[in-house]
Amino acid sequence: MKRALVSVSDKSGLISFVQGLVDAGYEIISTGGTKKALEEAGLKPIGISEVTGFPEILDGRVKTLHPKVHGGLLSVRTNPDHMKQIQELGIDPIDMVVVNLYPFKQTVQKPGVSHEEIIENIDIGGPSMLRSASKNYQSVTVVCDPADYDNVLEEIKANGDTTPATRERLAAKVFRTTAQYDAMIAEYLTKKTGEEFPEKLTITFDKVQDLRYGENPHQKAAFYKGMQPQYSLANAKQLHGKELSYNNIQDGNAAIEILKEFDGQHAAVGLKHMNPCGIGLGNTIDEAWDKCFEADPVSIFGGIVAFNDEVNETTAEKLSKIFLEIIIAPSFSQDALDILTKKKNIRLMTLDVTQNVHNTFKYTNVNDGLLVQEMDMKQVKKEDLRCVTNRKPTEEEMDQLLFAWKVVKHVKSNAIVLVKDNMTIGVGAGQMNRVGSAEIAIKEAGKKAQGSVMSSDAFFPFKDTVQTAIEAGVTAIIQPGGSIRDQESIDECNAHNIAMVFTGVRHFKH
Ligand code: 93A
Repeated sequence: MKRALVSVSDKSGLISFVQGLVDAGYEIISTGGTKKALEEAGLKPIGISEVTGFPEILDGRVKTLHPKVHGGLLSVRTNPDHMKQIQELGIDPIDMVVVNLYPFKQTVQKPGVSHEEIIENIDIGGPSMLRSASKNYQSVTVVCDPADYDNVLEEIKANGDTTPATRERLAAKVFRTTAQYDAMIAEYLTKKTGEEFPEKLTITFDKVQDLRYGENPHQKAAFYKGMQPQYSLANAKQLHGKELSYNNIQDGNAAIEILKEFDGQHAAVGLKHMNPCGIGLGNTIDEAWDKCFEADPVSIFGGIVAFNDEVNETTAEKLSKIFLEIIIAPSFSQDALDILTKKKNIRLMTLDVTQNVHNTFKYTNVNDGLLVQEMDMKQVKKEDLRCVTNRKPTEEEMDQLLFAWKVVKHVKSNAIVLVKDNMTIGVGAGQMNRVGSAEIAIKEAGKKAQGSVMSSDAFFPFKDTVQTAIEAGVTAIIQPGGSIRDQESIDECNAHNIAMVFTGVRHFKH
């Protein structure tokens, strides 16, 4: 008679699966809670203590950690010596293990949970059985995921046993599962110790979805989320439109990161290819959107828009007139939804960005490697600025400089941003020289450049950028400072009565 050991925390699908095994002639062994659940459904499993001849001890910490279990799982059926040994010791082979683990992740994520409760949810016996069974997958079927119950039963009904290919696939799944389980424990404990960059990095991600393709149609791709997806796009609710693409997810994420700078203000962010094309601040969300759009009515075509307040009818009406990939907002009014859902392809997502905190780390890949750094969370306040010119910025200029500084942090280097009236009017991104980025920003601003302020993500190596900006009508500049030729830029400003402040902080974004 075949024997299956069943010990599960997640009891979904359990009864019908075990009933199927019983119908196929299996004898069922199970642990405390699982046994109780099976008995309540009228099944008659054998208790684990009957098999081990030992009680479950230490509040269940030791239930299945016993040679009668692991000998039954690990003995190689084709090895006569193994079979002789287990027979002499009164160990019977176990043909199937059905185990899913203590809910460690769910416990960590429980609000107000204690460290003791988290530790108690580190499963030891479960992974041990899964690993033993998987090592011996030639002969043992190992089921760690209720999603596999149906398939396993079907094979048993059809062939009397699972196929070798299925057993191999299930064993591989076990090692992924236990590896991820251990990684979560490692991540939790490592964070607790405060050790930031350990020798070996263990981080764990769950698949959110397969993607149709990656950056381009010939690249396969999938989306994974980390341990705190409540703070990311993975937690956004999609109300309407096609599935998100790889590029959508990157761009949506970039837009959300920008919004986080403007907590407490009404803000609208328009974004294309990871760079903001327009950002507007306003007394209302409508005003913020008008400025965001006016900032660059050309580039917004096919872009992503993110808001930090509800999208209403007025703004929805305007949004519906342009082709957009995604709109992200904490909520949409019913009228707004009625208008926007008429457009088949637009993706509408809700995410409460005001609740967002920055994740601690940013991961970037290099070929077969990973770069890890803290997120750039540096914020600069008025008091941190040092005015280096004869003229100080006016209050209005100061406001706009601080706005421009928040934006430039999110623009790919070399980054230059021109701002006026709470609106970005020119964004120069990703050029290999700074003056090139300034020229792009100025060209885009056109006549609006007159009376605007400028931010630069890093210092000016030469005075050329400052000269170009002043010629275009920029009246105040914010930049980190620190170049050996700073004085040349300062002299240029003083000669034209321009105000310039140093932040002492730079915001490269590669
Ligand atoms: O506490 S344990 O680490 N020690 C064990 O010996 C053991 N055996 C099974 N955890 C153990 N399990 C786990 O208990 C299983 O992985 C499963 O998640 C859970 C099922 O317990 P019950 O049947 O009492 O609900």
